[in-house]
Amino acid sequence: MKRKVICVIMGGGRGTRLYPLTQERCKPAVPLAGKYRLVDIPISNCLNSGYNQIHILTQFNTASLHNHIQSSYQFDPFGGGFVDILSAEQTENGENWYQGTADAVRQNLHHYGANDEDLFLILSGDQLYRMDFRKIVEHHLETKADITIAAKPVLKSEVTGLGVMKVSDDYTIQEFVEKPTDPAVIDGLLISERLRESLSESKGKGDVCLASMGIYVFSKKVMYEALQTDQTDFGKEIIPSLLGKKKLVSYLFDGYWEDIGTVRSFFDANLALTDNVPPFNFFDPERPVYTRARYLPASKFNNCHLDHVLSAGGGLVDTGRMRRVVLGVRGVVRENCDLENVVMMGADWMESPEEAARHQLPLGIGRNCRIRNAIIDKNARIGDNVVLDPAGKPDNWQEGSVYVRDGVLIVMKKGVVPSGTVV
Ligand code: ADQ
Ligand code: ADP
Repeated sequence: MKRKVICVIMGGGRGTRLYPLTQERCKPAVPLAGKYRLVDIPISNCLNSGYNQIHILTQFNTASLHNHIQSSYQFDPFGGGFVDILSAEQTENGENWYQGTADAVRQNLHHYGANDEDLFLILSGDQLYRMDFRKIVEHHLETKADITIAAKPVLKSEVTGLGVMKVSDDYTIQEFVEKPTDPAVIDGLLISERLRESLSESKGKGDVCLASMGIYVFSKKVMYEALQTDQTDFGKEIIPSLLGKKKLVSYLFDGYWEDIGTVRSFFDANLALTDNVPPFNFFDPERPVYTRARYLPASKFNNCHLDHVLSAGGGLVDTGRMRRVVLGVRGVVRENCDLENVVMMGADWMESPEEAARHQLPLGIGRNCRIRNAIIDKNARIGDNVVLDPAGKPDNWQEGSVYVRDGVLIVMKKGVVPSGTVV
């Protein structure tokens, strides 16, 4: 029997943990690694797994997400593929804002066209990982599970903010606790010695738990049944409430997987890509990460000292020094700047001198600037002799277009930082 796998990407709630990167756009549209968007990761994983029916659930629709999806994901008419954006909408039956992950799926049930034998693959939109989803789907079918949850072995000290499950030796889920904080509860969820022996990577390490990656396979009937309740969240409500009633199975994943839903984790994951051997490989020829194909000139660097720099196309840098920098599309850095640990998202267009003259400052970074530990969002205009460094600033500190969060300084999208600013 041919089963359809309906992929649903949870595009984000209010996006507060990534604010101010989500001030003007929804989370899936946040730029990643110089030339991609967050949503390219789960979409590419789906496409590389052979699944091409993809729905993105997002709280609000933005021009940048639409532009991106429309210009990046076009399918031949015979393959039946699509990437659909389903934003919270006013309907006769509901409020217009998704109340949680399960509620978001529920409010769109009429869009999926699911048959009884179909499967739902529920994915998070803010994670960096590469997974062949065919394997978790096969596991789901082989074990005759109702729900399969992707599980990552993590040290007991790393479970903060994650759902944790206790499994039997055949990986059937016996207990599930969403974001446990009580050390006694966490101790009760440690995996057995026998399972630990079978995990090559965590052998010899400390106490290990199995964390939920927020990636679920649901059989269609079970999904519809679960959504007939008034529960709004998978991790907090639906999964724990189905324990003992349905067959819940874990699927072990031991590769690189990073939640990038906070400013700090997003910043660290971007900068980690400048490492000699990054934990996530964008260079995998077998399983590429797809994004919009742009017609950009090669980046140009004049007399620069570059140390671990990632450059997307269309960049222009004049006589400077850069250490651990992600230079996004059309990123312009003028003479004699010194950048260290900087994620610069670049610009949406290349500005002509005439256009630049109409603005207070041109797009990009001006002369003689010194910038540390910062994210420079798209289309920012930074003047000359600017010093930006988050050191010593409290969380949520803001002055004009400059914001500090999780120890990272952010120049907001379209932000203007006047010449001579010292932060
Ligand atoms: P969290 O990530 O904290 O934990 P949640 O806030 O429900 O859970 O987000 C899951 C995904 O859904 C994220 O991509 C988020 O952006 C998105 N999302 C949240 N609310 C949404 C809404 N109203 N509409 C659309 N999308 C929404 C979950 C699980 C844990 C697990 C971690 C792994 O609950 O058990 O350990 O993921 O990261
Ligand atoms: P990319 O995927 O290359 O980052 P986007 O489609 O997200 O590009 O962004 C391009 C956006 O920039 C479009 O919405 C376009 O209207 C806008 N844009 C292009 N040129 C200009 C300009 N000169 N001034 C303001 N906005 C512009």
